[in-house]
Amino acid sequence: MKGGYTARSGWGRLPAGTKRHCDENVGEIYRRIGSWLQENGAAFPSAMKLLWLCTALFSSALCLQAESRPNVIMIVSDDEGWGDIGWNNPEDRFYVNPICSVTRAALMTGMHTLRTGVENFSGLDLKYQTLPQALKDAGYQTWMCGKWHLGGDRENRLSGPEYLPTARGFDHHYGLLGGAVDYNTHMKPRTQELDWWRNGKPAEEKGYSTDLLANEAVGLIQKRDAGRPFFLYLAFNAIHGPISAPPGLGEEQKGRGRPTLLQAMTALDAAAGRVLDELDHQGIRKNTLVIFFSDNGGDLTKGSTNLTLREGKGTVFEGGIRVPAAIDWPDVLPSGKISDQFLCVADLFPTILDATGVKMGSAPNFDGKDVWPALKSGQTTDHPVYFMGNKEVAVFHSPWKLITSPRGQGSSPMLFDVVADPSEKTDVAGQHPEIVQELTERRGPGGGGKKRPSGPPA
Ligand SMILES: [Ca+2]
Repeated sequence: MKGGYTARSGWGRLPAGTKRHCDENVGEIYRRIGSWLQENGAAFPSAMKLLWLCTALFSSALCLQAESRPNVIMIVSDDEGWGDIGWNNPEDRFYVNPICSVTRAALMTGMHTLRTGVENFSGLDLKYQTLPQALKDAGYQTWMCGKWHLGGDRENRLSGPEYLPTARGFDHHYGLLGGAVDYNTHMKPRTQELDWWRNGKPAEEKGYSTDLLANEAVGLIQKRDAGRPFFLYLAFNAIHGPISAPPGLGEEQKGRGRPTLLQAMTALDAAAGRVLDELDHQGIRKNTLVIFFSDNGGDLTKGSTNLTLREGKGTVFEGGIRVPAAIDWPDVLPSGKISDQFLCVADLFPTILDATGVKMGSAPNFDGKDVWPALKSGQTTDHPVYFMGNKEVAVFHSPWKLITSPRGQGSSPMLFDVVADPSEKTDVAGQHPEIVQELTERRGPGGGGKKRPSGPPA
């Protein structure tokens, strides 16, 4: 599919304490940080450069020893929309699901929603193998800081301790288990129950959630076993509602509109930047694959914007599922180039396995595709059709996107050429009935596609 995913050389991060307006300055900041990384790379010891050059060349072919594998950091923001940031490239195409748990389930399993059946407040069934467990089995230290939302919490149907992140492959978890939390009190907004935990035990701590999560992540990196690689899943609750600005910045506007949202997002950028700065301090920046994305489109009721995309969170229009994303691994991924590759969140599990050289004993039947070779080379690879959403389904086949209900009931399907018409202004279903039929058949009667319509593996 015509499109793109930017392999960036830097990230939108700021020195601690720096304030800026997210909409205006972030593009320039990315460019500056990218240049800075390039300059510092020149001072990297030549022996280490050689080691990691070898890693890049052979990682897809060899089963690497744990100590030589790269670290992986996955930073996920919550409800950050396409128009909320200033560094999107018009060609960037990274797709997620329209709501929180659904995207997180696809991230953890490499499978589409219609197979796992995960919705908000359900939880992730134990039958599924998870990304952190695969990396842990390969010798990784596995840490999670932030929002889980896949079970083990009272609000989930699957609420037992066996569904906690520490039972699903993470050595360590710090943060919230549910879908939303007050940034300062760490209480659930609806029930006023504490939702802040460290390894399954309540953590009564003071502080702004964004900062606390970054503090924990930095501490884990500092105290790591340097003889083994690590996987850090840093899932901020920012900028999900109820949105709060950092202490001292506009508490009187709590949860009210875009000014507060931008303050929270600036704090988010600074917190993520502190974690990445720690990689530099530890001298491990060039041995770390960093991936960033938002879990769904911006929530228009909270002050987000997805412009120029249509609608937002909760829908399978582009504003709900096409999100800001970036990937970075200095000297391995091409710097500052735009890959003409179409990606979705389910791709990340198999892609990370390839990038790290990890082989699973019994790999899941992924819906996602390993796109690591395409990202490294900058070439586009053929990609299977995607199935996004839960209430509605979006079926992609370049350049088309069909929107329909999971089992074909309800309103008439809609068809868009999302390459020529990214804002989805013109429904062309009536003009292309043969494409509507083709994509409907690809979706299959169960919604999971013809080849795998019968649900998850045992
Ligand atoms: Ca979300």
